[in-house]
Amino acid sequence: MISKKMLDAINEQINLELNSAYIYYGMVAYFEAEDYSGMAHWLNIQAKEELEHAQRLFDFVNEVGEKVTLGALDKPSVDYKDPLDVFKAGLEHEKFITASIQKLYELAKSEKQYAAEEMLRWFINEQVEEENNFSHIVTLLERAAGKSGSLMMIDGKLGQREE
Ligand code: OFO
Repeated sequence: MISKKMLDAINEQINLELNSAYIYYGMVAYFEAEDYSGMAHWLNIQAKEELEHAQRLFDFVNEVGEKVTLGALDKPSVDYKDPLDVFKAGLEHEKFITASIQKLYELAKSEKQYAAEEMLRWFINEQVEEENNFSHIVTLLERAAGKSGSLMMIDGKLGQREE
C-alpha cells in the first residue's frame, strides 16, 4: 500500500528512466553513424540498464498492488558535436536523475512510505555509480583533447564494457 502522492511520483520516475534509455539510444545512433563502435556498445549497455531501472520501479508498483501509468517519451537527440559533447550531456543527465531520485527518497521519508524508502535506497547507491561512470569518461575524453589516436584507445576500452 502506498500513498497516491508516492505512486504518482514513482510513475513519473518510470517515465524518466525510460526517457534515459531513449536518450542513450540516441547517443548510440550518433556513435554508430560516426563509427565509434566501442562508445556505441558502452551506451547500448547503459540504455539497457535504464530499462532495468524502469523495470524495478514497475515491479514495485505492481507488488504493492497499484497500477503503473505510462506517459509519452521525449524525442531524443541523435546529433552531437563530438564524443566529449555526448558524455558531458550524459553526465548532466545523470545529475538530473540523481536529483529526481533524491526528491523521491525525501518524499518517501516525509510521507512515511517505508517500503518505497527501502526500495529507493538501491537507486541512491546506483546514482553514485552512474555519475561516476560518466564523469570518468568525460575526464578521459578531456585528456584526449580530440586526438584521434587517444580517441581510438578510449573507444576500444569502452567497447569492453560487460553487460
Ligand atoms: Fe537510471 O540511472 Fe541513469 O539515468
